[in-house]
Amino acid sequence: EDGYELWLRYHPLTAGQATIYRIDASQLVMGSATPTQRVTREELQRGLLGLLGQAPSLSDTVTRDGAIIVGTPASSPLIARLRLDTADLGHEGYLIRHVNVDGHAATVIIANDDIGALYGAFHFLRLLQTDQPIAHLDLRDSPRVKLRVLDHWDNLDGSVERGYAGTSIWDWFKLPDWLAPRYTDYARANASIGINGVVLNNVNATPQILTPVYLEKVAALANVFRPYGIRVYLSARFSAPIEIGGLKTADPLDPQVQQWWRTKAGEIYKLIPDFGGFLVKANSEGQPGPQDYGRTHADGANMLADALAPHGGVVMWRAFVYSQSASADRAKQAYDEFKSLDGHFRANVLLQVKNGPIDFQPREPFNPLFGAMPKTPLMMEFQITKEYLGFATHLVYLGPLYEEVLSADTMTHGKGSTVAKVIDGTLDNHTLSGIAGVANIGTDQNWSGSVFNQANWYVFGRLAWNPTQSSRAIADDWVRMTFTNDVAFVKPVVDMMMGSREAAVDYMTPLGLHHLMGPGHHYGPAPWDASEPRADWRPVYYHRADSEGIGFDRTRSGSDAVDQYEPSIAAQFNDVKQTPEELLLWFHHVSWDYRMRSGQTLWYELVAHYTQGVDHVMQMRETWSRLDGYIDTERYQQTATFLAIQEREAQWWRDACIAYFQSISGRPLPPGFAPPQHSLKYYESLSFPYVPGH
Ligand code: BDP
Repeated sequence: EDGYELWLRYHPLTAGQATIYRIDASQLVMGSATPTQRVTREELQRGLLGLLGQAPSLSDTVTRDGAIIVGTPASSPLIARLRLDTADLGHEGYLIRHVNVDGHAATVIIANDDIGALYGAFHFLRLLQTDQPIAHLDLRDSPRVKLRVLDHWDNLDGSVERGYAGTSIWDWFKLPDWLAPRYTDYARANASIGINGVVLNNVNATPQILTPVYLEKVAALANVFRPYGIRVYLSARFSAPIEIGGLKTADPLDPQVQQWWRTKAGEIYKLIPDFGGFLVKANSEGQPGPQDYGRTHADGANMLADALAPHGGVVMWRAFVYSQSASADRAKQAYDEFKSLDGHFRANVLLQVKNGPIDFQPREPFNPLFGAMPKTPLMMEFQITKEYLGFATHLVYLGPLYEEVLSADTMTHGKGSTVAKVIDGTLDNHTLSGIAGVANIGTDQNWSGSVFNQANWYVFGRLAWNPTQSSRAIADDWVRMTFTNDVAFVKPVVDMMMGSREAAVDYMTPLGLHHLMGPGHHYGPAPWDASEPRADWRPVYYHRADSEGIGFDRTRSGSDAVDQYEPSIAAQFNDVKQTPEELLLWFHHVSWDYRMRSGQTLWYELVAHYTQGVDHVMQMRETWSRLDGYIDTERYQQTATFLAIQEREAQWWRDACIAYFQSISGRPLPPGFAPPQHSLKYYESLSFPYVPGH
């Protein structure tokens, strides 16, 4: 098995389980009038055939026990007759229920719209895939977040920024004529976890994507995705009116520029009537934007929003901005830039905010913008591709990272004002809400560079649907669907996944350290590095280690980033004693001899955490080595090999960081810890010409 089937791996269940399920899956009663109904029917047939060894017979009416009835009250008189309450299901929700129809036991999967029924069908299949009882179902579900989007950082030349899974799956050369089957499988996978939007191209956008020849290709993809409830969005380059429109300016207040975007929007919607809208990275890392013309981010976003509004599109405007100035604390800049713009955006603008204030680090505090802009729908941006978490080969399950951020309490309306409630719109009563994940998908046969990276795509989608779910429960589903229901396998693997993120934090950037990765490519450790042209791209800027101590002082006596949080949280982060130790060096510069809660010094704890991270990876390897035989050799072997790489690289991270920090701290290695395997000079001399770059 090569992993291509993802979690939609409908392999035969055990004979005993299949026999039980067949009783409740004997007949399929559903329409096929619309494309979505047809793909729903195909998925159920394919899934049930695979899992149970026999597809249910198709029928227009219920003629036997064990029928599955799927549809909407509008499309099926049979369903309408059942008069089940669908009022709270909205457009995408569904209910699955055991009922009696004309004297026969049946299961209904009902929604208000076709797409809800498709989501319900995937949920029903998941129950079988994960060994759940289906005889007396009574459940209803609907998404809490409206826009659940994958952001592809795919370039038109086929490369993928921060992609570690091959090249782009969009084959622009063969589009629009050739629609690779992979596009359909991609749409199935996304729909199965509730993803309903995809941004096809990199936020560092080229304007060509907006030219007619590309728009036709985009429209072809949109046609493939539409039955699966997925809308297409594009990253728009702010200066496109100059580059492909022949205008002299891209000033958002210039009437010609405004007209250009209105015309462009009209052209797009003619080809793609359900086009989602634009994602924009402006005035960030060299990208053009409204500030080039002395205008604000709101001016820029609103101009695009006005062009899209007549067609129902939205603008997802990114808050990932920071300027060149070395004196400023990069962590403060998004807030400083955007907070005062709250209330100035059009109704169809969402502000897309990265989970933390820097950049997708193994651990960051939540971004202080969450909770700080009550009048603006804030969209979460997570990274699924592991730019800072070991690329393709490290086994790092991101569920706990996402969960930690979503459950963080902003306190802005008192206790319980979680980031999840900011994102789903309930905290400040927004109807528009969204969450985005930077995709980890490429042309690799297994889609994501490793089998375990598929879990990060999966957990992103599930949490986007309902950000209050537990990442452990989702990991459990994923392991069962991807591998096996055998608990002797499921339990240790879920445990392994759940501990993997903390292990990565430990062997890379423990205790609140951040951005110690190699310059540019972000592969491996380089805490010594000061070679980048910008101060805020250099590891030394972030850890600030000197002979006295280590850490970035963001308290009131330092950069005062703490005061961007709600006062009670600010007070906590401002106080070294109250700051959670996992964020200590994010907010404080402390002495190497600072006493930690354990009674040990900071220096000791730093070395201990680095060591613990490596030990954890060794344990993961050990766990995996005992699981040979539970799954196919191909996926087993790949994971075993990748874990060996991870162990080697965790050791490298630990040793390089300890060697470097020891050279600064001048402290002896605490007793009981092994010294680094090589000298600091050795680690500094390494180079990686083969590493995927930007
Ligand atoms: C950083 C990446 C860079 C992206 C940028 C962004 O290093 O490649 O372009 O973020 O999100 O994480 O715009």
